[in-house]
Amino acid sequence: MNPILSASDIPYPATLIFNAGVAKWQGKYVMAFRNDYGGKPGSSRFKGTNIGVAFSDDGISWQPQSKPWIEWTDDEVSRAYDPRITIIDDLCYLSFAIDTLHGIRGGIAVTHDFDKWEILSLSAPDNRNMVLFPEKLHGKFMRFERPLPIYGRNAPEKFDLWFSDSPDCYYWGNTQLVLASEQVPWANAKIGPGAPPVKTPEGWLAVFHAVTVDKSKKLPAWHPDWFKTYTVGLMLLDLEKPWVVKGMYQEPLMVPTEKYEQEGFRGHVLFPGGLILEDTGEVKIYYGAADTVECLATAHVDDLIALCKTRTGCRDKRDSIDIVNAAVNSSDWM
Ligand code: BMA
Repeated sequence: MNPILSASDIPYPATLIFNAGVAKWQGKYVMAFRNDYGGKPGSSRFKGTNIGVAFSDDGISWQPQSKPWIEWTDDEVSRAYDPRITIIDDLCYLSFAIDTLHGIRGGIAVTHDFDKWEILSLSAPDNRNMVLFPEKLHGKFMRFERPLPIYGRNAPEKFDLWFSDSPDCYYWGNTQLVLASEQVPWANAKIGPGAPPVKTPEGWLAVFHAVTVDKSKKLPAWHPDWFKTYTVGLMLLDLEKPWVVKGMYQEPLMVPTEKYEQEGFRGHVLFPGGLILEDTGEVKIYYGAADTVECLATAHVDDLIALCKTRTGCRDKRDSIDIVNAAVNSSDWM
């Protein structure tokens, strides 16, 4: 089955098709994907990046539109990329990153037709991996975000996963640390939000990416010196306080094992951007593989929730598990 979308499926210039957002909308599945184009396979230079759209009846076979949707370049912005899609009250929201002359910004936009789009907010730099929750809580939009604090964390890439909320999608506040990178036992560098989380009776089920750097092991890539492995982590968040982690699977849920995950522009990279809970209990996990193709994995929601109940080895943000547990009921678990 995998990859489910790659450059050869696209009817316009495309080299790398990856890091897509996926949602169910108006009886179909819709995907917004990143396309780095204008480079030959094997080269590490590209002419540009755009965001394309594809539709599907089953979430597996995809029909891309005849031309790309968004390509943002101007005096300030060099590209928009890594889109996620969230449906809230039947409206389609797109979150994305932009590279600008003055840093990386996270954006949120709304669209009615995957043609016109209206930008609602752009963060201050450096921030990216904005991901909207599919519901409001007490009238407020909720999002994950991932600032990039180079100076403040005293390390090159110790970036963490944050939450904030907003009454209108323009003004964001109530900023809370959700998961610190040092809480992820198998990773030694940055983490970041993956897909819009799905609601279950036990909590918000969410995937995230987690990075391990091993400078002694060069990984396959189209450019020299690639040492980072991106794996997929899994956690469950409190329904009323979605910045509180109730449980986290202590091992990576997904690691790069297949050829299309280990080899490409940047090998050993899994980057989840779409999570869909079907009525059958099946969860579809969409992820970019090796920064080159888009793939799909599936699991049962009950199994994923059970994995999050693993208690052993969990580290608190401040090295004491009691602090986080104090924020949730004693019947909850971390
Ligand atoms: C991140 C982003 C993603 C990319 C990943 C792995 O920092 O740039 O778009 O998939 O690196 O290269």
